[in-house]
Amino acid sequence: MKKPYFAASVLAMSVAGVFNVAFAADEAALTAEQKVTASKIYFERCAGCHGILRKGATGKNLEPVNTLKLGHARLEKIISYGTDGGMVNFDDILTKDEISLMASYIQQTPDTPPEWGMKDMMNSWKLVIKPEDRPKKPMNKINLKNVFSVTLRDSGEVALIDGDTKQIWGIVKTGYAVHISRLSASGRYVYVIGRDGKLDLIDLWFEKPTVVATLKVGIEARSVETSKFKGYEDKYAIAGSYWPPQYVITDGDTLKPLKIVSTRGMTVDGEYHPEPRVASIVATEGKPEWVVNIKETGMIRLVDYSDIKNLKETTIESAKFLHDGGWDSTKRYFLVAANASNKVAVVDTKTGKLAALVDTKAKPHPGRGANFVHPKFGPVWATSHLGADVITLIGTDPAKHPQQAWKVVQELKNHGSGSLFVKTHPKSHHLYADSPLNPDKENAESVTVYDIRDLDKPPVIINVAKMADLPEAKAVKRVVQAEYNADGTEVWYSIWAGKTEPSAIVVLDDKTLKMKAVIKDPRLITPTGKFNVYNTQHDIY
Ligand code: DHE
Repeated sequence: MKKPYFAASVLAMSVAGVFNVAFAADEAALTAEQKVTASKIYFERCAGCHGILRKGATGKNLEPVNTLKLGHARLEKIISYGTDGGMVNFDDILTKDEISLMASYIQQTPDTPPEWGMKDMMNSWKLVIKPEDRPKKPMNKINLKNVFSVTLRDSGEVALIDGDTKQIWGIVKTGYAVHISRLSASGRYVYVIGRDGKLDLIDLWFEKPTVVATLKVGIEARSVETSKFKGYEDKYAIAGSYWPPQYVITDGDTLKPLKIVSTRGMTVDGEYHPEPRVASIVATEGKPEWVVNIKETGMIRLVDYSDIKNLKETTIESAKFLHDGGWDSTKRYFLVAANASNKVAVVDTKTGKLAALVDTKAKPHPGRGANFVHPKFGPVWATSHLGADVITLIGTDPAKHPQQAWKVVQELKNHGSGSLFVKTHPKSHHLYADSPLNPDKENAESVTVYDIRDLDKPPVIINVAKMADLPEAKAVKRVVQAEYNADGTEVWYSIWAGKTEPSAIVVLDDKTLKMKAVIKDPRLITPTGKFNVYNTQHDIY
């Protein structure tokens, strides 16, 4: 498995079907068959960064107006060997013929996939077990708070792992290249979204984790969240799509689609964008509201779900290329990376306004970020970076530390760039940072751990992949995404190895930083994100 970050979705449905458009006669340089192959490769490898319509986001704009200027030979070179600007090399993934095909394909006008409206959603919706036929109380002895929903990326599954015994409790088939899991307010239901837009609702109250409903929310998707405000617990879910650019609100316990809202519109620069994809979504605790971050337009929508027939949205202008983010420790402010703009946007959910736009080093990528009290600067939120070897600390306490609020108060040195996730826990004095996309093997396999009580102390760098003691293999054993157990004493890291190679999860003792357990199982294929039920339910990070 290579270039994981850039490998976008393979559609569960046939790509030929999705791109079922008549090819214009003046674009007949490729045969229909070649075009179908190229569309599929584009969707799998390129769309995540460049967009379906190739308008560009994390990656460059690839419309003919630009690609024709570069020409076939130059495009082949870029696809083969990558660029300093962050484009990775594909010479070890695609054949020479495929590279040449892609160079031709991106010089042609992009195909527009079909829309996905209410009729399509209703046809895809399966209520496997009705709410009234589900258990009235948990039918298992598992400590559900400490279950981890683990993404098994390349097998299109999640593993539900019992955090107490470290045993796999169940494996559930989900959508393609499944992306994230989120919890219902009650902690009973896990919502899992696949890159192919398949949303699965898993009920943890059965003897084994059981899918009780599924819905295809779009053709490509990345995010899902639930209603968490008092009185709305487990009532609604919301899923954001990359294509079509829209979000859907569904019933929380059946996934029946209720309302679809398009995110097409003007960017913060006042230009129309046809593909503003839905990035992160979070539920506000103090209001019946979701914070929905629209990538290409840079608009943050606060969606009031108290009356979805008469839906109220507040649109906040921030910066383009919104991606991932998390709450500050008070859960009043939401901090979201506008990654290709090198900024973090801060939303004040109490006033419904932008609190700040903070300039940072290249491509901040926080996951949900990490909150702790800095010994000098008070409460801070941390993010690592894809494009820089630093951890940025931003002050988050305008009331008691106004000098530091929404300013970069410190940059800690990470062991490398290519970082995706930072993590800490309210009970811990450690801050963890990975760098799975670093080109250096040693860096990609290691994490940096800071002592947040004394940030002048040199951090500890741990090669977590070595601890797993896996057999030598071709693919780098990328160490990715820390997640704490429910009581905040253990840190779990995934070893993201090749699809056909053994992977593992390493459990560290948070106090001693020593290995506590290694979870190995042939069913653990390419584990990446891990979502502890309690921590995800309560947004603890
Ligand atoms: Fe993610 C979160 C999009 C590639 C693992 N990822 C997110 C979110 C978005 C996103 C919008 C925020 C969701 C939310 O909070 O509601 N991710 C994308 C992409 O567009 C991208 C760059 C390219 C693609 O083609 O998909 C991409 N992501 C990856 C990976 O390759 C990762 C590392 C491995 C994998 O399993 O696919 C990956 N993304 C994750 C994880 C989270 C995530 C683990 C959730 C972090 C958390 O702690 O909540």
